[in-house]
Amino acid sequence: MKTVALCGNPNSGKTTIFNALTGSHQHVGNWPGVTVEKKEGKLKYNDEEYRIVDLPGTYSLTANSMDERIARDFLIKDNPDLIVVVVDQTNIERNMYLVTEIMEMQKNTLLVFNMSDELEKRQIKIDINSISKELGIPIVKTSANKKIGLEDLKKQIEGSLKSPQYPENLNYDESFENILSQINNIIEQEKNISEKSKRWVSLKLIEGDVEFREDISKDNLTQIDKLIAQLEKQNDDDASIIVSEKKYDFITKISGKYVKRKNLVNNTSD
Ligand code: BGO
Repeated sequence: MKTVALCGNPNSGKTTIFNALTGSHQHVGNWPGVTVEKKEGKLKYNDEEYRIVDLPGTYSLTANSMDERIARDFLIKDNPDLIVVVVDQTNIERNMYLVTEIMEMQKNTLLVFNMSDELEKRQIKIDINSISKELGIPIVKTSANKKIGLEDLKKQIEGSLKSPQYPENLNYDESFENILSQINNIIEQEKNISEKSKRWVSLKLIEGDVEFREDISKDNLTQIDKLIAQLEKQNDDDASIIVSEKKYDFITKISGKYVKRKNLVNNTSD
């Protein structure tokens, strides 16, 4: 049975969507070795059944918190057939950080832009089609608590499982991409790291993530650390801050082009 992982920030509406997809076909257990609740269910659609795994709500995918570690381990090691990321559109910039983290994994991904009903009240306009084109992945619009858009979501889950949609790479500036590709080339020699996750692991190493360091040979680590030091020198900043700033630059670019807030429009025309 194909597996779909459901991710999203806390309060994005993930539980509402999980319940709508799985109905009464769900069970609750624990993630292995920890007392964090694990919810799984089955989506039955067009005579097919799909396993839906609800991952803990997270803002990011660092190894610093238990919830984030559970979510990233599942995405990297269990390699679900599809990742569905729920986005609260009223907080789109904050929610997009997790999206950038998941895009970097280069896996079959689908976005759910939830809380559509709140947009009109708050006078926010979002050009979903253009965002979808720019990110290279489908986006389904929902108001989950009002059960709007859920049929479209089920249909798109079926479609994305049949024809996987992989996100575009986030293109950073040339000097950053240069160091990233050199680290990537070193990681290419590492057998313990799965092929598709290599760019993501390279980024995590730049961010100072210790979890993958033990999978990498000592000589390669020395070379990687030299490249990270070079990056920090070039930018005169800590590498983890450089990476998050690059991601926020990307988000600001997307939101500047495709998210319009009425009060901001008024302010600028004053
Ligand atoms: C309460 N639109 C709106 N307006 N609200 C939504 C939508 C949507 O599309 N989708 C979900 N919600 P979770 P996580 C609540 O519980 O699924 C609401 O953390 C309340 N509760 O109903 O739990 C949803 O799993 C009392 O709201 O999110 C829920 O991601 C008053 O968003 C909240 C008002 O959804 C979080 C709301 C006692």
